Amino acid sequence: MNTNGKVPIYDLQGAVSENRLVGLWRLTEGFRLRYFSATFSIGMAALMKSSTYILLGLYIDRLLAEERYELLPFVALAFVLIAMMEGLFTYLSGRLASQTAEGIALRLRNYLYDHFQRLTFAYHDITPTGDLIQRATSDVDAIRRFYAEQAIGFGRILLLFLVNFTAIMFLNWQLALFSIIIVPIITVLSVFFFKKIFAAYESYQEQDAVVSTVLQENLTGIRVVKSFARQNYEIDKFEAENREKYGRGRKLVLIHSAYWPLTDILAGGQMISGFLLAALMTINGTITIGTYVSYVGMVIWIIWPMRNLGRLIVQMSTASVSYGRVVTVIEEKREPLTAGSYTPTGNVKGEFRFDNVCFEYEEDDPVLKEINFEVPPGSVIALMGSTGSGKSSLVNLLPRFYEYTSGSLTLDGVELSRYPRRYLRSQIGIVEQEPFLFSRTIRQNITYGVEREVSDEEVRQAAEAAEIHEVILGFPKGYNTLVGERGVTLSGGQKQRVAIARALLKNPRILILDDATSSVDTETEARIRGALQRLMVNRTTFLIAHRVQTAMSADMILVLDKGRIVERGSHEQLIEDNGVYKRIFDLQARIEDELQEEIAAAQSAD
Ligand code: DUT
Ligand code: MG
Repeated sequence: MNTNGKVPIYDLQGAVSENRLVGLWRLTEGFRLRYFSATFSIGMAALMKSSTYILLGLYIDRLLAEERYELLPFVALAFVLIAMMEGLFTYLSGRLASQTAEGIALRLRNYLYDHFQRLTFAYHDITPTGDLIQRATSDVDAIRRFYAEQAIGFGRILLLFLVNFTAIMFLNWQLALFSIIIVPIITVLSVFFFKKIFAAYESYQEQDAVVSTVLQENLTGIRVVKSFARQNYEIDKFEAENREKYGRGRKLVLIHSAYWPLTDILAGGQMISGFLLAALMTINGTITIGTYVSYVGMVIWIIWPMRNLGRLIVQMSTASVSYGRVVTVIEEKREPLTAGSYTPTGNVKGEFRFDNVCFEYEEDDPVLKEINFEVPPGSVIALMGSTGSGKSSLVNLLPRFYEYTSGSLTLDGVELSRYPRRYLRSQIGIVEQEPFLFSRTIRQNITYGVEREVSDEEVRQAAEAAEIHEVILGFPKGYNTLVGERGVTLSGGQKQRVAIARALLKNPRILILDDATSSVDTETEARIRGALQRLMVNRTTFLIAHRVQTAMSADMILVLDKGRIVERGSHEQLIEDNGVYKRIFDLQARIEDELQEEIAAAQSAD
């Protein structure tokens, strides 16, 4: 259940069922009265239609044959009234049906969107975005169509059939029974095709999701595609997947196109043989001409529903495929945000203790091994190490993005796994390695992490500390400039600084800077470092860095290698130890020196 947003999210966990038809029925909860009213209206409209034919029969047999012309105005009025009623009921049913279908779809989409936000990091890591988009759009739409066009038709089919069949039974029961010979044939045929189409549509939707994913990934990575001039490769790849979708779609249509005419031929044969039989009976004098006319009018309305019942059964297959695809996601475990056996009060102090912490993304492939260290509250820990050594993985344990697999990790003396995730995340500010900005204004991006109203002054202070204020003022609309497609495009370093401002505004007790200044030039970095140094006071800070310059003032520096801490200590200690850190330090110092010399040489040459 949604607890934060303004719109209450209707809990659809209860709509999950092993049996897909039962599940589709459960989805209608809350709309059933409307659904039945729609069905009832459709039935009434059908009843009106039949009465037109009954009236027509009476008109011929009584009025015309018995020459009672004084009744003509009444009959005419009755025709008009019936037509009006039919129109009214048709309108009502359409209205109620669309309310039902759109309502169910709206609720389902809202639920899925809410659900996506609550799935685990691990789930999102392995699930293509395009696939989730497909399920929340195309599959929900197939379900919507089912309610709007098909399920609602079921009531119409049933009522039309019952009303007209009963009416024909009264006219002549032999004719009535003769007219429904095809029912068992159509039923068997429909069940057979249901299975065929189910399989074909399922494979079609799967491929459709693949195509969406390829498209979405391509657009997200369009820069990479262009810079490596891999357009042709990407186009070929898309063409192959798209062709596969075409093939599967064609197969689906072929099955449909075998089924449609088959039922049409059956229904047509049934109708013509009925007409013939009734004509013979009229000639024999078994039935009157009026009865014949009524029968011919009404028999269409029992054959039409029978044929459509078949189609309904077949089309139900697409809805149940989509239902299955949506439910698979609904059944995915959520990341509990508020659950936790420990109820913290106030803010944390920020004291961490790692005790033999191990972590793996996939079983038997450890990424962090026996991590041991202590972090006094308010201190700055720098993490260094080659790429892939596990720095990001280590800090991602702190907000419980992932769960450590063994060992003990405590915050203020309490095991981290006992904290509610939402609380932890409210205490931690993160500048991710690859910060993501929304296509909203700069101001909205900076204030993203705080739910309260924020004054312009506060936003400015955060931006100043992140050394981005001046840059923002240079944009056409300042803080109200849109980021992304419809606004300005920020450079990597600018993005990082906006992300730093976003984390700072949150004013968290714990700050994680994952290589936060990697895209910033040395000079700006030094200035940000100065600002951060002031802000790090009284906050426990994890600082992932590649530059010794960034790390050297930390209280403790940890050097990681292949998931293990290989060196630890202050800058001075590590220099003295003469290990990996010292080597990095020397290397970077030498590069700096060479740069300085080159610049000096270039300047003196001028
Ligand atoms: N890894 C995964 N799944 C993930 C993220 C990482 O299997 O979702 C692996 C890749 C790598 C190891 O974990 O072998 C450590 O990755 P991490 O991102 O922690 O490395 P890093 O130290 O942050 O590297 P970099 O400096 O490149 O950011
Ligand atoms: Mg990393």
